Amino acid sequence: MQAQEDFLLKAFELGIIKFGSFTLKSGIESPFYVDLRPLASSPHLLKTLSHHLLQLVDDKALELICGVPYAALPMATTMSLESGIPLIIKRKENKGYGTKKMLEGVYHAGQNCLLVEDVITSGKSLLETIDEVEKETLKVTDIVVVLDREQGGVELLRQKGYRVQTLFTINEVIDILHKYHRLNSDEVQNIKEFLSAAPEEIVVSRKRLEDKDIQHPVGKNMIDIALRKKSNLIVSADVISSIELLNLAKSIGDKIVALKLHSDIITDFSQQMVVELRGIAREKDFLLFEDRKFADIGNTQELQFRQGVYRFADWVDMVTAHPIAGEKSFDVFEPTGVVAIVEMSSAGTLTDNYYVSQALNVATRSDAVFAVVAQRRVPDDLLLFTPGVHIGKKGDNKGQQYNTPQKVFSEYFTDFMIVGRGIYQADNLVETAEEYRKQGWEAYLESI
Ligand code: 5BU
Repeated sequence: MQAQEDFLLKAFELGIIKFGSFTLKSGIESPFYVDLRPLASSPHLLKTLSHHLLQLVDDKALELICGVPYAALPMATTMSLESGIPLIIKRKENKGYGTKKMLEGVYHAGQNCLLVEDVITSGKSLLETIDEVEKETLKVTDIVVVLDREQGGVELLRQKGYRVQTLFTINEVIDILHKYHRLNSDEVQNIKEFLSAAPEEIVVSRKRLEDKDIQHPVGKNMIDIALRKKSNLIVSADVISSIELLNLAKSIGDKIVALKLHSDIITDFSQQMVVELRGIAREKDFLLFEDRKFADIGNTQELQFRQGVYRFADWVDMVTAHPIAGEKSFDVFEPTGVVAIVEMSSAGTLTDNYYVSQALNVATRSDAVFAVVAQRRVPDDLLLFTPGVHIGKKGDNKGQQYNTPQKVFSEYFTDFMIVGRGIYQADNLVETAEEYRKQGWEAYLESI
C-alpha cells in the first residue's frame, strides 16, 4: 500500500487531479477533474504505474494488451515492454480509407486481449471499446483500470462477466490526499458529499424557462418573448446586403426570439439600415443579437463595441464574446447582455472539456453574462444557446457540424437554438421558419 501511496502523491504533483468546480461532458458539476495523460511525461512514474497494473492480472493467460486512447496508450505500451505481451492499438475513429480496421498491430482471431483504461465512470464507453475489440474477433476477459470514479461502471462490467481490477477508487485517492495534507477537511467533506449523492440526485433535470434563475434584464426579456411566442428559435441572418436582411427580418420576425447578425458581412451596412431593423424588431417583438465574438482586452473591446462603423452599443440587445481575456473584459458591454462562447460547434475546435470548465467559471463570475454558447448541458443559472442546428444536414464542407432540434433540446437541455442556412437558404422562408419553430418548441416541451 505504501508504494501505491507514494505513487499517488507523486502523480498528484504532476497535476493528474485538480480540485475546484468543473462541468463534466454530461453537464454535471464536479468538485474535481481527473486527467491521467500527464503521467506519460514522467517515465519513472509511468513504469511504476505499469508495474502496479500488471500485478493486478494473471498475465499468463493474456496474449495481447490494448490501451484505450489516449491516456492509457502509454500505460499499455509500458506494460507490454515489461511483460513481453504484444501491444495492439485501438483507433479512436475509423480513418475512413485503407483497411478500415479499428485495431492496428499483429493479432489472430480468438486471442485474449487485456484492456487498459485510465478512468472508469459509468462503464458505458468501456463497453463500446470492448464491443469494438470483440468485433475484430478477439476475446476480452480482463480489464485493468487506474481509477474507479465509483459511479457504477465496475459493477456493470462485472455483471456482464468481465474481470475488472482497479488500482484506486476515488474515495481512496481522496483519503490518501487528506492523510498527507494535500486536501483539507472541508474539501474532503465537499467531495465526499458529491460522491455519495445518488446518481439521480446529481443528474440535473431540465428546468422550465420560466423557472430559471436569470437576473439579467436581457435574459428575462428573452424568456418572456419565448413564452409569448412559443418559440426558442434564434435565426442567424448571415446575408450580405441590407435589403436581404430587412426582408428576412420582416418575413420571419414573428417566429423568432432574436435575430443574430454578423454586421461585418453586410456590404452596405448603414445606420439607416439599423433604424429600419430596429423598427421591425419592435413591431415583430424580437431582440437584436450581434455575433461579434469579441476576444480582446476590455479597453479594445469597448472601442470596438461603442465606436467605429457599427456603434453596436447604440442598438444591439446582446453580443457574443469569448471568455479568453477574463471576466473583467465583459464589464465594458453593460447594460447590453453578454453571451459567452464556451464551446464551438465546428470539427476540431480547441474547446475541450478543460477549456469548457474554465470558460464556464469565467462566464459564471461575470454579472454581464446571462447566456453561453455550447454543445452540452451547462449549469442552469445560465441560458444555453446552441448553434449548429439543421433538420436536413449533418454538416457543411467547412467544418460545421449539425444536430437536430430534438437532439439539442433533449440531450443538451438547450434553451435557444440558433439556425442559419437551414432557414435563410430555404425556398420558402416563412414555412421553413415555422417548421423549425414548431419542432424546436415541441422538442423543448418534451424535454421537461
Ligand atoms: P448555420 O448556417 O446554421 O451553420 O449558421 C450558424 C451560425 O452560428 C453562424 O452565424 C456561425 O457564425 C454561428 N456559430 C456556429 O455555427 N457555431 C459556433 O460554435 C458559434 C457560432 Br460560437
